[in-house]
Amino acid sequence: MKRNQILSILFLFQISFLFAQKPNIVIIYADDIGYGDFHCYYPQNKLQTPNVDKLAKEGLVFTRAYTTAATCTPSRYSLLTGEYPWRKTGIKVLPGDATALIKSGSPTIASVFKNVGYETAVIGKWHLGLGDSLGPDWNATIKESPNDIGFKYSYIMAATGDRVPTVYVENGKVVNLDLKDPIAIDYKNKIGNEPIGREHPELLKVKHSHGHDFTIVNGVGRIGYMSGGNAARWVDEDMADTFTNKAVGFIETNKDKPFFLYFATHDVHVPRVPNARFAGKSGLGARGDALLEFDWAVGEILKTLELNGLNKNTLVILSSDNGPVLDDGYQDQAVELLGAHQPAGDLRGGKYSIFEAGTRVPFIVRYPGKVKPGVSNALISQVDLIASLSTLIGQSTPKEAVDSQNQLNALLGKDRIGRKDLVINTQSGGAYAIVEERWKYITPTDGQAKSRTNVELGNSPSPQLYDLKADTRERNNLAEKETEEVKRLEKHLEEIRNK
Ligand code: NG6
Ligand code: CA
Repeated sequence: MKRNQILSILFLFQISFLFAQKPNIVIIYADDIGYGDFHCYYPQNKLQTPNVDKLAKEGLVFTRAYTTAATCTPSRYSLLTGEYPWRKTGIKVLPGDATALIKSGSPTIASVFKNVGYETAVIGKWHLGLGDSLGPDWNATIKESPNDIGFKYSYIMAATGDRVPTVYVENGKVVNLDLKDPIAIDYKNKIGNEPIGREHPELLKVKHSHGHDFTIVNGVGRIGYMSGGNAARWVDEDMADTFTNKAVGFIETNKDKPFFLYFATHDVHVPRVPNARFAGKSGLGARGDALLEFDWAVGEILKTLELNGLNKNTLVILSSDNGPVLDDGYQDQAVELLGAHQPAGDLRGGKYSIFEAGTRVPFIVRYPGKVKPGVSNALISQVDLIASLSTLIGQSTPKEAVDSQNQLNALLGKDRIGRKDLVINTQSGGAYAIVEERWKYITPTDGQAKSRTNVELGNSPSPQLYDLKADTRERNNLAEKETEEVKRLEKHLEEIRNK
């Protein structure tokens, strides 16, 4: 071949690479949805989740995917940064007025995409703090927001539905802010003169069972005091619609550009106040109704991708931030009407727990034509998403993402082994666990055995070792019998922690 011919072939390659469609990414991140909550994961449960099941049928269903923690903030921190949450101090469930955990300019999964020209967005629950060292100023443009760490567009709630301020924040500004009615927030001292749940339970449409007895907004007692911002306050019943519409709008607007969407639903976190279309429909109380609402939201996203011809070029990942809980502070009949539904499937524990149900979550990957539908038992952690997705788009992983492993082949179903091990940690009692394909070792702690939410936390003053292959339910502690394994895992966990 002549030199000219070679050069023109090389040129063609370059051109086709330039014009090759970059894949879109949609991460649907549920709140407090358990390993067994979806029909596709635990068909013994009667509740139908047809949209999630459709995604599962067309995608790869992971049985061994983990969050890094059993609560929201630390799990989300890992997903976005690629770092285990316990490497830094202060990464725990945050109040609504917390300052930004991830500082301006820090690399995140979103900034990786933004840097190569993607449209990037977070829509839904944030819970990673806002504002500089002085905290967020709700009555001005908030200084540190998702827009400073890679999200070109953000439409979020600051923390959780049960924490003030009960307002949406779009690109750092409170939506419908009225400066004549400024917003003030206090987590310690009462402000304003609105009724609080502790003193006026007769005004509540959902009664609290523990906590959640401060300012009443929309008939629901919250954590924290709030005054002002009346025009900006959300209506819980419309929250899923609001977030879903924003997500659908973002996809439609950017259908001709590569995009990365982190869609973090509020469902099924408390307070569970689903829209009238779902209220009372599951027969399982508000938690089941919120599951139906979540499934509906998934359906809207899938429909939008399909209608815009984006199915084939979009990698969809669906997962949850931690395991399930029934009564998480409100009397919403999640316990009374549960019936035979098992939110964690066959796993032990739940939200807050070091047992499997705390961190082993549903995890589905759909990428038509690229990922063969089926089931994968590969061991993966959500902390791996930043390295794996960076690799997918030919980018290097940010060096700060120290715990993120490139598990792209596992995500795509080409590797059925995944990680050798992963670490999980809970705030409740501070236990750590190291998980391998077969073994799970849990460090001894003096934390409580049960949470006030009635979840077995897995804390014990003695070391615990479970054979997850033979004993998925973690019933048989082998620590005294398998002393060599305990020693090996203890040492290895120590090495990872000191890395
Ligand atoms: C707890 C809340 C609980 C929930 C949780 C955070 C009380 C009594 N309990 O402190 O309701 O908000 O924090 O959940 O206030 S998470 O999914 O965001 O981590
Ligand atoms: Ca959560």
